[in-house]
Amino acid sequence: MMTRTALTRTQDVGSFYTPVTPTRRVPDLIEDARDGLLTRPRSLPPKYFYDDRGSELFERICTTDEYYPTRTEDALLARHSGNIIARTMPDQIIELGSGSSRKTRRLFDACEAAGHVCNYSPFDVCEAVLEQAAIDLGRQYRWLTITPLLGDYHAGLGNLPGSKGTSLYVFLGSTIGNFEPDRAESFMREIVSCMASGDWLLLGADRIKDHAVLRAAYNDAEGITAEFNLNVLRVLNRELGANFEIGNFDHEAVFNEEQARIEMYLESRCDQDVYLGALGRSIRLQREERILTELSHKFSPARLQQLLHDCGLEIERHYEPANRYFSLLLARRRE
Ligand code: AVJ
Repeated sequence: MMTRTALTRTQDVGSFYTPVTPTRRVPDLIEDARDGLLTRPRSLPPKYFYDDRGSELFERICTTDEYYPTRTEDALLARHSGNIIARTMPDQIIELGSGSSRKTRRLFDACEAAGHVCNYSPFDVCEAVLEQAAIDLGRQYRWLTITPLLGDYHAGLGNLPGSKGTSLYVFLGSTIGNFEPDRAESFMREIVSCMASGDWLLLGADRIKDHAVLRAAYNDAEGITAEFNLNVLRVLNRELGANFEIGNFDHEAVFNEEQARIEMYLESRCDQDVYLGALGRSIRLQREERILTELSHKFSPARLQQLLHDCGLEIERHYEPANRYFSLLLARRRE
């Protein structure tokens, strides 16, 4: 039995959350570093940004003037949550990569306004963030049954606990843009395979727009995005016993028009050797050589429609602001 308040511990697992085990092996940092750093072009998966400091920096990025996605999506949710809840009337809301769950509150506010009661399963890989979110939400929404799920949502979708009634899956923040296009599609298909017919998906996706606006969002004047990007080197120093000299790297974020994506890099400021302790090897980086740290794809409405259609979904509503900076798509699994 799941408990009604976040702080009451469940007997079976002895903790506030339900662990979700991956259905496939998830490579660890050592493997990812071996795959990404030992050969050219060099790259790292973006998930290593998010240690405690990185998560904090990401929260700060979201409040910069230049980084419009968070506030645009939040405004869309504030505006349309009533409509979304009225259409979906979910028995549970399952959020992939829930983080602080801040924007999701818009949906709970709408539930409250409609007198609709539901269960909420925030699914996140970071235990501390998950616990804090559960505590805060439990206090604010006493009626909300919270079932936190801890694990890697990329690999854990096949092991979600069973649920009754209608589910609304929520995947916000344009995190879908982090995937290469074919991976985005296979991930979406995995979400759809969790869905029963009649279940819903609410997807947030960033749009293609004026390039200067896009570039500025990843090059904020305060340099917080640069700090966020460089932070991954601290993670490597700590977790991999590496000796990256942070000051020897520059943050680079460019818009690749052909691929419709922001590419974020760490660029070496000089010829340098870096020792990767856990790999027992050094790598030589040339001046101006780059390590790709993140892809952030931007979408056209046509591309989003195609993606959802190809994954077996039917779009119910497409919410966008007047400036068309961001899309919120409400879709249902096709019969
Ligand atoms: C959370 C992955 C959607 O790609 O815009 C923000 C992360 N990186 N600034 C994005 C991010 C640099 C963000 N996502």
